[in-house]
Amino acid sequence: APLKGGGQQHGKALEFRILAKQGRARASVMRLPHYDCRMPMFMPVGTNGSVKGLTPDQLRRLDCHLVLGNTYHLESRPGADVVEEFGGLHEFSRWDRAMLTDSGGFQMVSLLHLADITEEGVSFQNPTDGQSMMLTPEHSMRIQNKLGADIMMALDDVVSSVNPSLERFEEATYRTTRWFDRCLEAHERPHDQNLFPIVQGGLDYDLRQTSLKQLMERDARIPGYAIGGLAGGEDKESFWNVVDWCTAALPEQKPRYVMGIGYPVDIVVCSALGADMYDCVYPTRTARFGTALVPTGVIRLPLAGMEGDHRPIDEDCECMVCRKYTRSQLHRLVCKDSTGAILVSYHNVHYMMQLMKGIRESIVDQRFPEFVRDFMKKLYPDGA
Ligand code: PRF
Ligand code: ZN
Repeated sequence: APLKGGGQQHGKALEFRILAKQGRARASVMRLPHYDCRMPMFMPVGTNGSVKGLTPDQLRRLDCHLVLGNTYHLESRPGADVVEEFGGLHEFSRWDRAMLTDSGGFQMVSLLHLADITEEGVSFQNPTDGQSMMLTPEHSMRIQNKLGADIMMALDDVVSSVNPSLERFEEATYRTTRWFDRCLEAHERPHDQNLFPIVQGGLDYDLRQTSLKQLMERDARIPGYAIGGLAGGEDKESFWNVVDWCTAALPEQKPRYVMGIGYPVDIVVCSALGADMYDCVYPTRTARFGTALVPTGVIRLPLAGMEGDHRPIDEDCECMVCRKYTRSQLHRLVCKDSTGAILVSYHNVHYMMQLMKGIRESIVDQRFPEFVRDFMKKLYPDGA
């Protein structure tokens, strides 16, 4: 049976409303065709359309508003045509709240390390199955229009090599704008799908300003902006600087998405700098290795010391896992049974969603600085 929601009931594919501000931090609502997302928001990654280890029903109970999928993976298997036959990505994955798809190029370049980039697009041959794919801006849009997510990302030129030159960053910055123009031209569903461009420019101030200026010249056709090229192992200082430059320049009345960010401390800092959306595999991937997120940092459940520990992961956590399981039981499950991965994923997503709720509510109540102070004090009790 078709899921409720979908399509064009709001007339406009995105409405953004700021509910409260404190300093540069904002609490807001982003109305998308499938869901009203409250922000700042963390978006769990469901590479193939579903989040590993969690059912859509569990994600709803965890108060997740939006799940992220990947164009490259979905096109490789089962293919956008198959997803379209199901009625789109929402029907295919049985998730009726909001979805966002990344454009695919980043996954080919940064995760698979075997991509070839030209002005035409990004091409890639998968070494395990020999399948090759050429993603041009037009092709990425054709796939993403078939998938039908609420938000689609423009194809960007992601710089991958270990020691790239400023010239390479420069080329990638200008090319990302040219590719965005091609995405805009190819986009066939502006009435019910939003296309976000991605600010690039490496860690260089002038290049970031160039990217921001070029993209913002197209602001009338842009429902929201992403900040890319981060979370690639740069030092924290550079990372904060880039987010700071970008959020300072971007229009106040549009959502801002920092791509690939998932460490709780980074999310708190970026939210203080005025960012609204984040995604990362970290909370769910680390869960599958038995690492649980807690206010003091992480707990490694596979460690031998957990065997006789009869406390929950976090005494203050109200999630189903912390109410029902001890660390000792979880230690056994993460070592011997896939149930462990599921349970820790559940706790970690719960942790992220509660963190985001805490950020939002403290901004609304005008006590965000106190929230940040408490958060940092728990994480770094010695004031490091
Ligand atoms: N571009 C795209 N997806 C991304 C990133 C990016 O720069 C990042 C950050 N490196 C994560 N995901 N398209
Ligand atoms: Zn818990």
